[in-house]
Amino acid sequence: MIVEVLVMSNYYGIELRLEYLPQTVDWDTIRQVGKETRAMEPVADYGAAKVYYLERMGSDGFLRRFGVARRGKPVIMVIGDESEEPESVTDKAFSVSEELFSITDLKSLTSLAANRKKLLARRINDQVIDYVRLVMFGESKSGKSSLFSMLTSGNVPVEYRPSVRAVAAPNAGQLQDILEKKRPCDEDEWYMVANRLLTLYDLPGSTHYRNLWNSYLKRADVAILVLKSNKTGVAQAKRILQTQLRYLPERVIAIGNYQDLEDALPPLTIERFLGVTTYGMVGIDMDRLEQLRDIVRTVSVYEFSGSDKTFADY
Ligand SMILES: Nc1nc2c(ncn2[C@@H]2O[C@H](COP(=O)(O)OP(=O)(O)OP(=O)(O)O)[C@@H](O)[C@H]2O)c(=O)[nH]1
Ligand SMILES: [Mg+2]
Repeated sequence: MIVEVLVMSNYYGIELRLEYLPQTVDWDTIRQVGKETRAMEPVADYGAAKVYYLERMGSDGFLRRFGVARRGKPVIMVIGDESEEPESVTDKAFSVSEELFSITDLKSLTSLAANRKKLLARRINDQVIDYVRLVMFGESKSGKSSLFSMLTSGNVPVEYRPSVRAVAAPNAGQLQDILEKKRPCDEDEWYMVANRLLTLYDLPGSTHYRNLWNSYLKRADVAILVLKSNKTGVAQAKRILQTQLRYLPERVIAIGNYQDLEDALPPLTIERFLGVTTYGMVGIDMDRLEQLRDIVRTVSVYEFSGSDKTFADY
């Protein structure tokens, strides 16, 4: 994952800093890395821009990978952790330098108008942020919209309204706001995990709209099958899995919802029957919100190695 992105002046003064995780590399090390690149061979030479790669230990005892791009005076640094491939930090450093060039023409950022600064942050964030697309599908009334609402707005709807279209969160407007932030990953923003942005889709379960499913499932990074945790629900879920099999991504999980039912089957029993990792949930119980967020964040980060989607694909 990417930890932070820095745009520095020729003298290593910070001109712009985008932070995805709390800082774990001190400023001396950052300046040292910048200086060392002067005497190094670039790993990639694009003519005007040259890209370098270095590694250092972070204060947390884990390796940090530095992709450094030099184009004219500014020094661009993309810092990743061990899970980020060296090519990824260097590629991203180059992309950031391209954005910087297209917006500032390599002039100092201090003279840049506020709206241009926002545009720059958005364009850089869009290069650095990886989107993880999570798609919820399953029988109608299994609780997809309840879970969606719990996750995205922190409350549950009082009455059942069958979904009639696919709904995404964050929506395009919210996404623009996120991309303009210098710290996209503030603590309260559950959908950001370092530079990963979780986008969630709630599909309608009614058979009238199931022809919608395959186009969303095909583009999903993680498919989340939501089901009622009773015998009927589990049997229906199995059939759904079978019929959607060819559209499903590699990563599929199930949420055994309605764990509050008296005859609810435990998640492990459902898991054995369906053959996919299953988590128990109650889609109307707000006390389970943190648990639900943990599930979604865990499957998005620890079992998923990232994708190259950008805002244009969103
Ligand atoms: N008892 C109980 N009720 C739930 C649970 N989850 C959701 N519900 C209720 O079940 C009903 C249907 O929930 P929705 O979330 O709208 O179901 P859905 O899967 O989106 O349905 P479609 O949009 O038709 O596909 C609502 O009345 C919810 O309040 C649960 O875990 N336990
Ligand atoms: Mg719904």
